Formats: sequence, C-alpha cells, structure tokens
Amino acid sequence: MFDKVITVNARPNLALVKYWGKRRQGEDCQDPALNLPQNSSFSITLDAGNELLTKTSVVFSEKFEEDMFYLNGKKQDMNDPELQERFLALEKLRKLARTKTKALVVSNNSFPTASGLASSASGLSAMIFAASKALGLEISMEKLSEITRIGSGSACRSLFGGFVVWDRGEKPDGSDSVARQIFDENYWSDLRIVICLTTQEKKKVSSRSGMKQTVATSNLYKVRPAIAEENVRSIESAAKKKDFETFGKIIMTDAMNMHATMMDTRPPIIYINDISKEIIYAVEELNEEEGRIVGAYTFDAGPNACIICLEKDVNKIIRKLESVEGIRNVMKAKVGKGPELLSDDQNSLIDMKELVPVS
Ligand code: 2P0
Repeated sequence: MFDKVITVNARPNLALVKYWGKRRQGEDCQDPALNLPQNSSFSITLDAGNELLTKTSVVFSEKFEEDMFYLNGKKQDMNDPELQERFLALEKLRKLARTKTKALVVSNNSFPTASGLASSASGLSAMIFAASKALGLEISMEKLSEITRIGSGSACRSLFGGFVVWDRGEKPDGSDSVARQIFDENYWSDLRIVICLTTQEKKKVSSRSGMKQTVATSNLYKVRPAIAEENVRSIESAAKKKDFETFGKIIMTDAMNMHATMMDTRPPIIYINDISKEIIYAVEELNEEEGRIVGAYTFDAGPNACIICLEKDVNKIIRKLESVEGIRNVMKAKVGKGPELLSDDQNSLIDMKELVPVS
C-alpha cells in the first residue's frame, strides 16, 4: 500500500498582521496542541525564485518501522518534543486515511533555518501538502489548512498563494480556525518585498516558547488580540483598494505592536538587533523625505527586516539601506504561489526504488 513518492515546493509567508500567541485551554480551546491563535492574521506568500523555497518529498511505506525526517541532509531526532508536536499534523492525516503506515519525509530549505525567516511555515505546509497526496486523500484546502495549523500555526497560511487571512475562529475544536486566500499572487503585481538579512544565527527563544511566555506574562498583551483583529480588517480593506499608504502604515504599526508585547514579556524577549533598529530609522527617514510611505518594515521573531514597497521604489530603498552598516544580504521577493506538486522526474529527494534519501 502507498509507496508513492510525492515531491512539492512550498514557499514561506510573511505576516503583515502577526500571529503571536495561542489560546489557552478553556472555553474557546479544547486542547492547546490544536494551535488556536488569539487573533486572526494576514500574510503574503513570498516568491524569491529559488532563494526561499522548501522542497519536500514524502513517502508512506509498510517497509518503515518508524517515521523518519531528514532536514537539510540531516536525520532528525524523532524523540525531540517539539518535532513530535509538529508531527501531530501527520498523525491527523494518517487518521483520516485510516492507516498506521509510517512515513519518510525529506526536506531541504534554500534559506537559513531558525533565523526569523519563516522556514517552519514552508516546511510544514510542504510536508502536509505532500503527505496528503501520498496518502491519496481528497480533502479540501480548508481542511488541509486546519491540519497544517496543528503542525505550525503560521504554516496554515503557506498552503495558499497570494494574500491570505488566517481566521481566528471561535470553535474550541479549531475547525473554523483556518486560512483562506483573499487575492491571488497576480492581484497586486507591483508589490515587492526587500528582505534584509542581518544575521544567520539561530534565535535564542523559539517562537513557540516565546509566544507562550508572552501570553502568560505580558500585561500589554491583554490588548494585543483586539488590536491585531482590527488591523486584519483594516489591511484587508487597504489591500482591496490597493491603498499602499494605509497598507504600509498598518504593516509597521502591527509589527512594532507585536514586538512591544515581546519586550513586555518576563523575562523580556528582544528579537530585533541594532542593525534592525538602523533599518527602521533609515526607512522612516526615507518616508519622511518623500512625504509618503515608500517602504514599510516588518520583523518576525528575529532581526531580519522585510520591507514592503512598490516595484518603482525598490532601488530607492536599496540605495537608502546602503547607509546601514552590517546588513549581510539583501534579497528581493514578489508575492508568490502556494505549494506546487513536482513531477517525479523533477529530482525527488527520495530514491524511488530504495525509499531512502538521495545522497
Ligand atoms: C507570524 N510568527 O504571524 C508570526 C510573526 C513569528 C512572528 O507565526 O508554534 O512558527 O508553530 O504555531 O507559526 C511564528 O510562529 O509557531 C509566527 P507555532 P509559528 O508569522
């Protein structure tokens, strides 16, 4: 049964209104492992050519005694508690397929893992998308997004291309906490993202544990979900009108609002660094000089900056950033597609005959 190798490419997404905090067990959450967010979020899926891509091959086979996972060529320890939590999503798929057959998952990221660029989002969405095909499951993207969310919250947004809203939902079982595309990748064709890498170091506090600490200890966080919810509504309406001025202002204020709650956490979580701060000042200065929003910066759980702008202003922003010392690399991205199924001959990461990772 099975033994069919499926390979997909998936892309990271960039939240422009952020998810930072899960619901705790209670009336609106029956199990914290469901990864139910405190607020809705809004993202764009990123396309930086081959630079920000997760390629993943999955096969289920009776030959396997255990699940195996290789990330960037390295076999991962399946006893790792965080990995086990993430694989709950795969377990859920297996349940739907009424099977106990184990899987081999081989995944390669073309960007630095755990550096604040969302590799877990593209990774989990690639794995779950590929696994659903390998199991021959015919389920809606909405259902797939519900399952992917269990592996990683932000990953449920990477199942779609373009502009995506992940609705908070109200149900304690999480069946209405799913992502949906609101516009496809061609909708706002001159939107660009300038990504500035300021470090390649692994972050000190993982998003998963960081957001838990924030929800538990930050007083400021008490007002965050309502602010974020309002920001999702406003940015959706700005996107609908392609009103970049409003769009950009919401992006910057939402990112800073989330980072304020991180800093208000006990002990404080400070993801941005001195270079990030210089980038903020440089973009603010450029916007001031031009008398309009030229660029809008945002930061995730790390110090790398993403600056959203229109195509006509990309060079202006890059020139301005030349005054900032310490930026290691600048990449340009567009709004991209959701996961793509690759045909067998498009270099699978699993040897089709031996069912082992290709060396
Ligand atoms: C986001 N981040 O909305 C926010 C902005 C980081 C800052 O989603 O525990 O890796 O797997 O649900 O999705 C990072 O959190 O956390 C994240 P889990 P995830 O993109």
